Amino acid sequence: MNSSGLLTCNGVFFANGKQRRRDAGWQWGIEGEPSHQTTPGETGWFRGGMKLVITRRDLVTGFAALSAGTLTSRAFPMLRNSSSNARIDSGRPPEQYFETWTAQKTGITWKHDNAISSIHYLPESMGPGVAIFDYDNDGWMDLYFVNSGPADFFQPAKPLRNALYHNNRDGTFTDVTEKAGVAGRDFGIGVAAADYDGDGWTDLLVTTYGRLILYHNNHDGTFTDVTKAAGLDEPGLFTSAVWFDSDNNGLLDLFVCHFVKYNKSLERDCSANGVHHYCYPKTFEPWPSRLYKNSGKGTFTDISASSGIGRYFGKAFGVVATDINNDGLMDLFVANDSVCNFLYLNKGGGKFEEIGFQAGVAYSADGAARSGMGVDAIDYDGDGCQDLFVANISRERYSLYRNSGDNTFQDVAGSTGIGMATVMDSGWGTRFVDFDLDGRPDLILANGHPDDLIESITNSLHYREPLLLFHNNGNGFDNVSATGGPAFKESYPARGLAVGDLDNDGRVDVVVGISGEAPLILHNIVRNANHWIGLNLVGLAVGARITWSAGGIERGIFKRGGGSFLSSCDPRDVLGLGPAEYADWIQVQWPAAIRRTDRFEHVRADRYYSLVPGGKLL
Ligand SMILES: [Ca+2]
Ligand SMILES: [Ca+2]
Ligand SMILES: [Ca+2]
Ligand SMILES: [Ca+2]
Repeated sequence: MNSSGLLTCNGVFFANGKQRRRDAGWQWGIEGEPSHQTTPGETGWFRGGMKLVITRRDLVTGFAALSAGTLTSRAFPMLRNSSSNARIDSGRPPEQYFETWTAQKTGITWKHDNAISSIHYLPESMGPGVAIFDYDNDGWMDLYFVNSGPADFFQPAKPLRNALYHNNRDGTFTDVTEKAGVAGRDFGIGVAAADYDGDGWTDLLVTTYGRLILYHNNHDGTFTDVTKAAGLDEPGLFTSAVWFDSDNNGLLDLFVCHFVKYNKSLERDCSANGVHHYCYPKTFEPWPSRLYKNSGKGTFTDISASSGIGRYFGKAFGVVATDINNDGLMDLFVANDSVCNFLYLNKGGGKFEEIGFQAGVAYSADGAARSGMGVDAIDYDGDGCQDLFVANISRERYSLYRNSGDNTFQDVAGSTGIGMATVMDSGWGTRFVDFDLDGRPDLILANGHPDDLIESITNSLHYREPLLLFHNNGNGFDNVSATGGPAFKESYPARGLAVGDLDNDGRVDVVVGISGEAPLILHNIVRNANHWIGLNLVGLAVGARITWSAGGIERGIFKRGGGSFLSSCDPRDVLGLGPAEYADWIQVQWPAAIRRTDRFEHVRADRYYSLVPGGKLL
């Protein structure tokens, strides 16, 4: 591997901040070395082409595994950097991943109220979302929880509110909601945190049944509701949202998922034996989601129509912004419930083309629309192409869509073991993150059936479901839920999920929103010999590509926007180094609008660094 750049699976070479597309796609090899042509559609280990060096040992190991019928060969067909994944592993999966931080320990007394009624109005079953973000710029991640509230179908007996908790740096948190002015008091559902106006302070977008709320951060521990002035005062049933730069002008635009057309009068009667259940969303009309363009002056313009996004009527629950074809433009993947998923390919100039069907991510393999809820995007197999994930409802299996490098995807959930493990579950919050710092992204899932009465009509499904944890071993995913910790032995009506490092020890922790209950805080207690580097990219970071080498092994993270369900994650990245005590080098290719790549040699491990474009690691 040439250390000055990466050749990705669809033939884009990243080097020194420049991006060049190869004349012929489907090549593997590196600059200055003979390259080897493969053909689109070729099966086996080389399907999709590949970056980097493939050694004789790789070939022997690979074909041996294939001939032995290793189930994971479809999911991980790419042989990677100098076979180092197979040769150097940083040990067995941890004995325990997480301990539970109880409310007694954290001081987090806030609980979600799901407004559950005998009628079973649709929005009751959705929330809550959670956010992990640093509102006061002290370098410690604070927490935000979204609550339900008054609506046309619900008048709470006592006032309900969202909650902002300040991180006291010792595992305890202080409720600062009232001072901060972010109580909400609407029928809140989700949250997306980002510094939309680039003043260095993170702002909050809250989605509700009713409206959007944009809280601008005033830099002094308080926020101002600027929704109306910003031009975001629109009615709807909003779920997840994502901040990303849709047109590479350096400003964060906003995509908001809209679920079905809904108000109390549109609620259906979905009774069984005279008892009201939550209706399957098929019984409601679809509705378009919204895209708002940031003017840079604190206001937004609704470009749903001109972008093409408003043409598509869906039932949007989850969204992630990523770059599926490595062209430097951020694409959007939207999980829809009971109708096909949407993949919006960014054509530049504020235009999107919906290619979900052609790309193979709209339906299941046998052509059925599934109930997509949570989503994520990551290059789980390290071939340079961003893969997609959807958590679906029970009896559908979740989807792991491996990117073939030509704007098409293959659902490989079955061959990874994720399909079998999720067949009876209903999934919401989901995130790929490297929990054990071996350099490969693992996967956590928050589950729970939407219908609290499901057990009265079937013996095989449950309202409360366990969390799931998968360890990425470089050749497949191992279900390591049994060693996840005490919380993995319980069951929850879990919904939103965010990951973040709450105690700045480099081990990424998890916060789960539980319907009608207190949130679940999972503290990562993985103890192994692996090292890490935390990276806080300051300013416009969504769309950045971070690559690094440790112990001669190259890894990469593409900074996606959004993902999971109704929730917002710690914006920092933790680079897992495995047993290496320093990074040989780290390279940050900033988003296209910044046109810059920064590179650092021999970076000391086990601490966080901040980086501005063109700056030093501080
Ligand atoms: Ca803080
Ligand atoms: Ca701001
Ligand atoms: Ca990939
Ligand atoms: Ca931690």
